[in-house]
Amino acid sequence: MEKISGFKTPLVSHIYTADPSAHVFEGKLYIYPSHDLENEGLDDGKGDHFKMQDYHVLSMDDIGAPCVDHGEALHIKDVPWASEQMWAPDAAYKDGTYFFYFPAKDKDGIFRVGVATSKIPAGPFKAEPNYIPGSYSIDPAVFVDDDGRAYMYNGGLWGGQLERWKTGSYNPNEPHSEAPFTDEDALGPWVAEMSDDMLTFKTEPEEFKILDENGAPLKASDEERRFFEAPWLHKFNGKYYLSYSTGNTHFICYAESETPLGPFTYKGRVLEPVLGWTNHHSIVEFKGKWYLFYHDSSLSGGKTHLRNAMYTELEIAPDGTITTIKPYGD
Ligand code: FUB
Repeated sequence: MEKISGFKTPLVSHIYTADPSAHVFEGKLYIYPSHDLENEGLDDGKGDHFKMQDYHVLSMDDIGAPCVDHGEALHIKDVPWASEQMWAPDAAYKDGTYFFYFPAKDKDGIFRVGVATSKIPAGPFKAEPNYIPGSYSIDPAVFVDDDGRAYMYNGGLWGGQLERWKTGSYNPNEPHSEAPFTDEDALGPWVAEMSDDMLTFKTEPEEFKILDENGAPLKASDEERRFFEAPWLHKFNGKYYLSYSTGNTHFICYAESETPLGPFTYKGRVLEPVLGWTNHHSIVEFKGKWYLFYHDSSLSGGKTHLRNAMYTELEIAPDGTITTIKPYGD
């Protein structure tokens, strides 16, 4: 593959950025990352050391071009319903408006997904007064299909609280734990179709399973393949690909479907583990080539909560198979 300057190096180094969601808007690459902050918090396995409070939007005119920081696009003080922890965001465009989707804890400490709008892709974005009704957990990814229908994929285990919604309502007593590594079916992310105004859901969020090669749901014990967090949806040659992080085993994996609503069947790995605990990415086509945006913690010397977004080219075969990226070579 051609070597391009800027590949596998931090997009920017004056701030820490993570969880990069990349989109092509107005002919440029726009990147919507988390903005990591220094803090003294401990890594307690619940993500409490990720105490982000605002978002910056980045853009590049072209591959290899300098990355521009457009400054603060949204701050938690301007989000009436949110209390803390602005985690991995995404953005979408429809009918002259840019929509910025972000998870944060509400005043009761429950992760919800909010939406904010702007007339330009760089923001600043104005938050809606309330979170999206029915939303819960973390890491929204919004995919707009060729027919104009849009879908939100969302969810994250442990600190992302997905287990606490197993019964359909929030159970604060569901223990946070690294278990169960059992033979139960793994919890999947949820998907909801967006309303035409992109501000609410047309359908209730519905959990879906990722299936193995025999059509059976992946098990919770299958830690190298089961969903943990960071869902992302891309479409390639008419098929739909859900990629996601396996969390404590640190892979980005992907699964294939004939429809945006599944069923999704496990297909392989996109990215091997990176420096740092989290692995979170997006996949985007730009000028006929495909790119993986991801992060590691190299800029901070390995601090898990201080990450830097990067990108590299992705090879996708005509049948949709992705060549696994080894972030540091063989
Ligand atoms: O950035 C905070 C959290 O870390 C994200 O929401 C997760 O996906 C993980 O990358």
